[in-house]
Amino acid sequence: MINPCSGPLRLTIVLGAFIGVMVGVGANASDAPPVIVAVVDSGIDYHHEDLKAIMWVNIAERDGIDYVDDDGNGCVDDIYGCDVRSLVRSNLGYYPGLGGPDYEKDRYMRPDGIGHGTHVAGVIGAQRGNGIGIDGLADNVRLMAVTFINPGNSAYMADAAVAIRYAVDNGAKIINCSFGQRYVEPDVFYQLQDAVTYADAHGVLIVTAAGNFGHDLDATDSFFPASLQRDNMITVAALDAEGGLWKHSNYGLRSVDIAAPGTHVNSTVPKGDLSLFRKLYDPSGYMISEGTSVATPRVTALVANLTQQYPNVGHYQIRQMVLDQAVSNPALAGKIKRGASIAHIVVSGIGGVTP
Ligand SMILES: [Ca+2]
Ligand SMILES: [Ca+2]
Repeated sequence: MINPCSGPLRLTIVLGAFIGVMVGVGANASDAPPVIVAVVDSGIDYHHEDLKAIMWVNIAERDGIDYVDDDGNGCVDDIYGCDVRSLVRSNLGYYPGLGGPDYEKDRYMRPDGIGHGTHVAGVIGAQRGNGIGIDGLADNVRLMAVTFINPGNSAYMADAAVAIRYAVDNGAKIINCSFGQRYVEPDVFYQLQDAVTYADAHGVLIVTAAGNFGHDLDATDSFFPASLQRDNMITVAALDAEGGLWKHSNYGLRSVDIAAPGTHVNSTVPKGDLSLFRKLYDPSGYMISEGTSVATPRVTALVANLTQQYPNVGHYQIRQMVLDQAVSNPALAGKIKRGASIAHIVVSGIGGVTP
């Protein structure tokens, strides 16, 4: 999560939680094409054993020419997604793509510099039934990585707006935003809002984290993009292991739509050194974390499964179907809309199996 300061913004990682409860909607993949889900975050480790098969692949770039924007979408060599960080762009002179030579040859440009996006990605869609690692919650998705968070946990929220537009332009139907910032400059506010409106106009739902400060977003604080509260957004709080509101989760009767499990969530991370400060890396390639960042992709997965199952239903109706699946939870009364959570919704499948 991004916290308040201007310029490059310090992030606070917000991961977490385990499984067993909310699961897929049982679309069973069938012959329907996969739903493209964008993870706007710190990147995705597209080499990961449990993710590589479900990465979105831009064929024109995979089969194209290095350092050429083969499909003319504004990002060079974006095989698995794009890195829209403005600082990177200014150094290279173009937006580099994940999977392209910049990422394959430059050891400083890791597919995911902090592991946060990779963890989020695994919760949504880690390859199911392959006998390794974990099973993601979504049945049939392709994950698009859109990077805007720096390896040092800082980010520009204006880049998040660019990231959302890239995701929409390249076919994502759902965008996971497990990040936020408590204050944004007016110009950045409008850039973000315009990007969310752009997504809305293209029938794209955005699932956002409520944040991890334990604050009431109605009364004392804002958290963007969640606080934009648009019709194509779903804002997610985190539940603890007992089904109550996780102690650090933000909430808000008007601001927060739904809650999902957010503690002891096992998911994918880049294989790396445990000693790396504040990085979600682990030699095993898996790690348990907590927070609204991991509650959010659970809801994203549910949106993906419903989108798969009802391909001709509009995004507002899909959103309503998600909210209607929430069950009344007395522990959340007065805290989030309708006091409901999806903690106990199980339709089919199992998510987040420990490796
Ligand atoms: Ca391109
Ligand atoms: Ca290319």
